[in-house]
Amino acid sequence: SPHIITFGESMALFMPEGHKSIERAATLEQSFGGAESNVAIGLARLGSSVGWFGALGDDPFGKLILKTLRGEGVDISRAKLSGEAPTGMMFREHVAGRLAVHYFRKGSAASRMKPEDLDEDYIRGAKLLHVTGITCAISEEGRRTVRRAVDVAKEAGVLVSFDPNLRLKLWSIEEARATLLPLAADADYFLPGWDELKLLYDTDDYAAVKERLRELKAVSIIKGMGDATVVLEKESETAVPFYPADQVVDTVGAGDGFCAGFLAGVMKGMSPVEAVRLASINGSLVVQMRGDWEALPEWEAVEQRMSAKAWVER
Ligand code: KDG
Repeated sequence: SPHIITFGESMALFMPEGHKSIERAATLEQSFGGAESNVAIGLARLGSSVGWFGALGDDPFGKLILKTLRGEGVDISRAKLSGEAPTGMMFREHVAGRLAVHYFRKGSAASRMKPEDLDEDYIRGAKLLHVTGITCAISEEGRRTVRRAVDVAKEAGVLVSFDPNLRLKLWSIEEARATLLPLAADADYFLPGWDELKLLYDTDDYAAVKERLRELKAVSIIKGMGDATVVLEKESETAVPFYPADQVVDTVGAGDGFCAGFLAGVMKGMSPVEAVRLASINGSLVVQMRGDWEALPEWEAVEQRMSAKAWVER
């Protein structure tokens, strides 16, 4: 098995050029997205050994996604094209300067993924399993599949990393809490944003959230605490400032790029704080181009910036 395994729903992605709304646009640009495949591409570009699986429709979108992932060096040996349901679709646009997302993913091939579809030995053979809350939000079966995958990993001593990726378009905060908080408790690395934590724990009080996080076994990596990421371990708390981006074009995918950088660092034996430095550089490069994963850097570009020590820890 690859060292890192992740799975979830990847979708065809369409968006107007520039910052137009769909109603004003004559043409839409085509790409694809999906939090977990974004992470997988990011890891592969950093030279990590990574596999992604999921169900896609046996249609041009599913084929495009698999071909691209294969070309990026992601192991897709366990991914499937299903003749029974289509690849999900997602549209993005800017309306009055604000990003809007429209999903067409109900009944998609990925939403029908079941625990029985998992190749458990593939997971057992990895060093780390990465899951996100999106797979739990798309269907009851998705939720059970994530649960089973995490149980398999835990039993086999495979590390688990978890990004809640809260999507309130897909489920309610109550449903999300009931599923995501137990998963956070099972994770070795928990990667929420501060905005997500406020919703998940229903409080703006950082001290109260911190207390809850310290009850978890996980190292918590809290993104977006002001302009820093906080690394919260049992005995320590370290704020790592964001790596500055020269220009911000499209922030979607920044969290996934960050996550890829973090996991690549962990696999290279870095401490969580060092891995967050790498993650922050990786995330800052993603936002400088349109699309979720197109601008993810290769290892050389990140390494140069790491050694430049251009920014200082607080
Ligand atoms: O993190 C970026 C993802 O949100 C995007 O690629 C699409 O997976 C996606 C989703 O469900 O929102």
